[in-house]
Amino acid sequence: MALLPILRFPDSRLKKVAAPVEKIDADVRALVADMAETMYEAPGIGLAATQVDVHRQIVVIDISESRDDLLVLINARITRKSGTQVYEEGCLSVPGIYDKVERAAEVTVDYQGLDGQSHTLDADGLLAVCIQHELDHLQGKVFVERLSQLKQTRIKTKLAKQAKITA
Ligand code: K1U
Ligand code: ZN
Repeated sequence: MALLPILRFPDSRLKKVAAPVEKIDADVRALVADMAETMYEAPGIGLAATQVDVHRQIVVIDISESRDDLLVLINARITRKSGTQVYEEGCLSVPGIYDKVERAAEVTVDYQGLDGQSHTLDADGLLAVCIQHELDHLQGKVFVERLSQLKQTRIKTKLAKQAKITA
């Protein structure tokens, strides 16, 4: 297994739209293992393939406190959304930035697991937030792009300053 470098906002590669996975083969299984290791090490509760510069529809999520309940979503589609909730989100591609985002309160997701089988999941609370955040990444959208233009400009300035300090 390997730790993968995570792209940082506003890297233009974060804007790419991910393609469906046609065959769940050994390469996909190896990528999922590397993504999970990268997410746990970061640490984070989710990671989309886009964030590690792989533009395929693959997401890993683990919102458990014990960090042993990995959810792998391949070719996921949200088929139902209801209600609204506001949650203060973070992102491994936007380190140190947290802000409130409004999203659906409940979602139903159709996806394939690592075994290639089709599944349907009903999610609410943090899991629903995380699924929507990660599926946004696969569409080339980072959570800060759901904030006002003023906030986005401030965030870009803050990240540019951080990058200078660490250079
Ligand atoms: O997609 C990502 O960059 C991962 C992101 C997922 C996420 C967090 C919060 C709301 C929506 C989506 C993160 O994991 S940021 C780090 C984080 O939230 C966290 C890290 C360790 C423990 C608990 C939370
Ligand atoms: Zn993110």
